[in-house]
Amino acid sequence: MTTRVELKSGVVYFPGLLARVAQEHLRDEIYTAISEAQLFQSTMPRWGNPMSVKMLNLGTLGWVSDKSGYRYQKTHPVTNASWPPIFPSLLKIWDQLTNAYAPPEACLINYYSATAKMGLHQDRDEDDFNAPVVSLSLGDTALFRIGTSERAGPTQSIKLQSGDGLIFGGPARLDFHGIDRIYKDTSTLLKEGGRFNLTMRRVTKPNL
Ligand code: MD3
Ligand code: FE
Repeated sequence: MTTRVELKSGVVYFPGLLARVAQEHLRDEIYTAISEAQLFQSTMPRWGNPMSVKMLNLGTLGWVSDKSGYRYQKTHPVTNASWPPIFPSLLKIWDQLTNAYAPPEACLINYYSATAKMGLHQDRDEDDFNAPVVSLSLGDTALFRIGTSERAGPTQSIKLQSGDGLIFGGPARLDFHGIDRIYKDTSTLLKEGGRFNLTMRRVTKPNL
């Protein structure tokens, strides 16, 4: 039984989507991918200030950011290797939650230390805004904020706990959102603490 809560039109929240064992498996797969491919530090376009969140992508395309801007690319910005494949367990979750929309091309892994945050932003570097975005949280609880498609619009906040899932689609796909804070030591899943968030995305429009 999966609880499904529609937070607003286009945003569906699945508290406790992943049981503890499923979280442990996913965590171990993430650790393996990181040990083979390494997290990288993104920097903000233009000024090049480092972001507090560390990243890695899985899939045929990955999201990167540096002084020249945000984009999707086929290779790791530090090692120039192809990204590791998206785990089969993740593709299964995508199919379940999106009703098997064309498979995701990118899975962005964000790692938040206890002090990391992500400012309000829109995800608009994809060519396919019809595709939903699926998000999974692992580790310490985070305070997530979502607004509207206008930066100054009203926002609502929810706490995302380890194992929670979210799907964003349709009218919410261009909503501003961010992570205001991480609640330290609220989960025992990650030995070093902090939080992983995985977002699966479609980048290009699927060929019908
Ligand atoms: C709403 N990540 O990687 S996931 C991001 O928890 C990002 O790491 C946050 O925002 C995190 O871009 C939030 C939830 C999320 C992801 C994508 C969205 C919400 C979204 C795309 C459109 C609207
Ligand atoms: Fe985002």
